[in-house]
Amino acid sequence: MPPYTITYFAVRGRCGAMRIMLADQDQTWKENVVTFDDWVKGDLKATCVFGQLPKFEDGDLALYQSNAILRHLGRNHGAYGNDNREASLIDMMNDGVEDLRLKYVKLIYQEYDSGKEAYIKDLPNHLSKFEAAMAKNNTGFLVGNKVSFADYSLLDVLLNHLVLSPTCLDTFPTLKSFVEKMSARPKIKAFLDSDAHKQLPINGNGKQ
Ligand code: 6SG
Repeated sequence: MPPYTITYFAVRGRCGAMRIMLADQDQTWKENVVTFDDWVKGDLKATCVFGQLPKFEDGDLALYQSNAILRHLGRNHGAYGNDNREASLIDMMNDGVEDLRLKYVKLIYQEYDSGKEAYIKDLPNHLSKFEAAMAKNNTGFLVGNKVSFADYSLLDVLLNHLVLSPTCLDTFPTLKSFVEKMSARPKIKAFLDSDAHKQLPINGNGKQ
């Protein structure tokens, strides 16, 4: 029995990064898939701390909030830096990734048709910040010399943006190389190539 269970809708969504992370860290986990029909009954929602999914279980510990889950996995699997200083920088970078993820989610769920063109035009202003941070660190990771949960979250967000705008990394060589190298890590590659991953839509409304 794997110790980990993810309870979520049949999308990549807010579980994309944690699944990539679990795969790369050689973990197995159980997927508990919630359908829309089941969710709207409300029984499960009533048990969720903030009334939302994902829910993540590590044995008898139940966690909500996708970034708290990533941090938990960072602590469990040595992907939270080498010391407190690095951990704080990783938190900072992950919050930056979350800001970009929220902009993306707003586009997808609220203004896809009217806002896509302007979003893609503005995207370099956001990607350039990650490009600069990654180039400055110069190790192939956002912080320090080893992979952290923030790298997995950045990878997930960048992969989604490459679907939205396939050329968006063409002017950002460091980010482009980051995506290529991370995606080629054997366990990440196997996960990204798996049906379990490929069959899931990125988002819950069919837009991507
Ligand atoms: C949706 O927003 O999937 N959770 C979502 N939606 C249902 O009743 N800050 C936290 C975190 O980081 C955000 C949680 C997040 O963990 S994620 C949730 O619980 C609710 O609020 C995006 C996603 N969307 C798919 C979706 C959910 C409801 C409508 C569309 C899937 C399709 C239909 C039902 C379930 Fe559907």
